[in-house]
Amino acid sequence: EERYNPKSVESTWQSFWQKNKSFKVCEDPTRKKYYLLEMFPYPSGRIHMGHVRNYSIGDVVARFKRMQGFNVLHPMGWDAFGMPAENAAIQHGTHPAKWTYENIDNMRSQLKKMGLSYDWDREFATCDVDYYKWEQLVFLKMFERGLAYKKTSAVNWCPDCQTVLANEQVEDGCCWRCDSEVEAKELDQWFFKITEYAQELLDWTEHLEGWPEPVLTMQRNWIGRSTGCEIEFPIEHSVNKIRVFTTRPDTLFGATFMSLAPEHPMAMELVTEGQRAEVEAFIAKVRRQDKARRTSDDFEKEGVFTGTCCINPLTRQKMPVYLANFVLMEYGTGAVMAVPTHDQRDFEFAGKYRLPLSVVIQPEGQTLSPETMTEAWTGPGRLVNSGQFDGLENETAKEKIAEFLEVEGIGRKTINYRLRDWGVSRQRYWGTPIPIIYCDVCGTVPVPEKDLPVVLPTDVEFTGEGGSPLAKNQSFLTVTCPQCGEAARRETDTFDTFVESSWYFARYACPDFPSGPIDRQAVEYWLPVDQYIGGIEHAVMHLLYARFFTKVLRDLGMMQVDEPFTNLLTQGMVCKETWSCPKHGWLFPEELVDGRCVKCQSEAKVGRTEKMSKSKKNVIDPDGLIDRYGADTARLFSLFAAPPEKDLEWNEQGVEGCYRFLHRVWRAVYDNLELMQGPQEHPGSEGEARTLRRITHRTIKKVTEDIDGRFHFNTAIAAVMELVNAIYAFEAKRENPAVLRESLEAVVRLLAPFVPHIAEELWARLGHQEDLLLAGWPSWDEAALVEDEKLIVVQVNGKVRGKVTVPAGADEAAVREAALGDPNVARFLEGKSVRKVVVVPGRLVNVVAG
Ligand code: ANZ
Ligand code: ZN
Repeated sequence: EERYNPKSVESTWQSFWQKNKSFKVCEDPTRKKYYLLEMFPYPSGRIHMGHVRNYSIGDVVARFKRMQGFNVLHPMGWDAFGMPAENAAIQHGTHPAKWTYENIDNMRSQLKKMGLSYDWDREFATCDVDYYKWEQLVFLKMFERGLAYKKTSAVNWCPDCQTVLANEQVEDGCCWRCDSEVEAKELDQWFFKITEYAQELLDWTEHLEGWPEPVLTMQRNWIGRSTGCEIEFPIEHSVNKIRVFTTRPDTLFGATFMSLAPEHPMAMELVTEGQRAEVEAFIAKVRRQDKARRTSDDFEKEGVFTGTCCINPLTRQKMPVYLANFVLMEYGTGAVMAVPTHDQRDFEFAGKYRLPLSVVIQPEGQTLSPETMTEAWTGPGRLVNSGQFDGLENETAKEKIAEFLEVEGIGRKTINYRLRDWGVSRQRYWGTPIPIIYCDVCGTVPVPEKDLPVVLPTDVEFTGEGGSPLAKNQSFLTVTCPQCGEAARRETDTFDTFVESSWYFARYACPDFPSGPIDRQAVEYWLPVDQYIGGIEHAVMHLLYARFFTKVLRDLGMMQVDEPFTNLLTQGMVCKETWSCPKHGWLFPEELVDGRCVKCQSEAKVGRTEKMSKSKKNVIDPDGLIDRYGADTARLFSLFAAPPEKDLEWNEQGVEGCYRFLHRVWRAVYDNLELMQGPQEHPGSEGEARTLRRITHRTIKKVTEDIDGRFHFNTAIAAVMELVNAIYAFEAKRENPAVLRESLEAVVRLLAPFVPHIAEELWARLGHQEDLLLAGWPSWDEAALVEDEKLIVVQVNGKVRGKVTVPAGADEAAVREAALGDPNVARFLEGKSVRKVVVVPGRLVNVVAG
């Protein structure tokens, strides 16, 4: 065929790859491996432009590395458990399994139409029993080691989704999915002891050089290590003490009252009869407030006096004990020694309840006093009103007071982490059942390994009334106790779906391994993932959980690596402008014709450019795009329009431009096929031929370096476009068919990772028997890169007046002579005397004359 027809080219090569299993890999110790992974998708039904972009980026690297000779593992699968499937069941009566697997079939064929180089033999969905049974096994091992445990705790409860949310799933006090206000609720929950790994997770952030710094910073902040002291405060008329955690022992002499979390276990025993009613009302009120909101800076600080005082161990002054909404039980000890002069929250609280202030840190050049302060002083200074510590710099005083407290037995240095244990229980059906049995006699009994898997039953009812359908399924629920044989019942909670995505990358190394979650040998060969690619929205949760699981699996003796992902690329979003009609609201691109709403003909208004989303209707369907232009154009556009880590703005002209470019490449090969059939002589080394060779090899070098570890795909593609221009401009092609061929073959090979179908097709048309993947990546010839001439710009008094070419190695005197000798320059110098000549080697000559 003479004309570029993406449809036929793409289907030809897609079936070729499928038939030949071109991307199937196995462990081969003689070859260097490269593991490339994109975050696997949730099977929502259809792929969107974000997927197209994510997987196009990954495919460039996978194909590039393969062409370079690496043994490349590039798998794909499905993060298939989760609430949307269940919601679909409630709304449309479709079983979650049916809904999920149908969506997977759909999306798989969509992905196949993109020509991605996956080893499809490794595909799995996390809702496959063969996957989650191994997750249940890992859980049992964790349970054995105390890394999985159960405790009652106040959880974030979304009244609409009827489920518990992880802290990370609460955004500004609202559910991340449905935006309803989150409530606190006490429930028995399963937890993973991620806190046991807090320090290791933190330490390793120093070694993840291939990760973007902002992601590492977010992880460090999430782990939130603080060094400080625990200090004990005696309670008046009691033998008990209140323990606080503080990062500021230097302010201890200024602690004038005490704030406890309303949930603090000592709260009720401190309350005096007279205060009881008020305190109970307060606790009930705070219980309804969401935690994230309670502690945010702009939330009103409120509290209540318990009626009891404790004693400041250094000043011996009485400190009234309050309950305060901004103190959380989950952090430190749930009690705060309040220093209103040096902590803003305490300052506001003290102002509201008229509590005493005592300045203990004086900043240099100022004299603070309680009467005139308008806000807390949180900066550095020297200690005052602090007994034997007066006069010390406060940083020194932190150390000295901490030592003193240790000697006196009142306190000790400690480290605190903001990181909490990971609550993994979900009261949901569509998830991995937690393999636990409750027996009235034996208590909490793990399901014996030999009884795994605990299969998720399919005969359940979806009422939408809340609560898990599993809890109403008698045949699932009733079981005999594996220890005593009496009637017992199963755990009905399922895992947070982040559990599945915490180890899938390891299972891809051994997807069919029948005797355990992990085939050590395979995993040792493939892991760690060399390059991981995904959205920045996973900077904390998913990436931290995956790191945690890696360390757990290592400590369970299942694998060896410390960290799962050597390099991480976080790609930007795909954005598009929004359009709206004054009557009909947001408009889909199809509902907009010539700037008017198709329903009512009103003039539509263009709105902000935002992340593509169904709610704003600013979405482009990848299927339509591929139908019209082909997958290669869709890929090229998403790679060319912006660097991967930046947001990409949709633009139709950009797509058209990519399409035209591919036509141009096609024609460049086609129009010259006959010419290149002749005898292939030695590459030209003179004149135009030499220049084209230089551009060709320069382009090979640039594209190689731009792709490798730098992901500068857009500039790499731009360089190939320039090379194509140079080929079109090459007039001496009849005399140099071998040079022409060399350049065209370079174009085809360099484009292969970006637009693999057209590249394979042209490669074949160029007469090659073996496919392009095996042909390998081109290398550049250093000798061809050498420039023999340079173009020098000549300025007279700062204005460009001429251009001269000089031999590449010319010395300053020769360059100067050539510049002054240029006829145009000479004309501008006429009648003037040359005062100074500045030569910038290889680039520019500036003549100062007057
Ligand atoms: C006295 C003090 C004086 C404090 C001062 C600060 C400034 P980071 O750095 O985040 O670890 N705190 C301790 N436990 C708390 C809880 N459960 N809820 C709310 N606040 C709590 O913060 C540590 C500081 O946060 C601690 O140091 C404590 O207040 C407060 F001029 O103690 B500080
Ligand atoms: Zn029992």
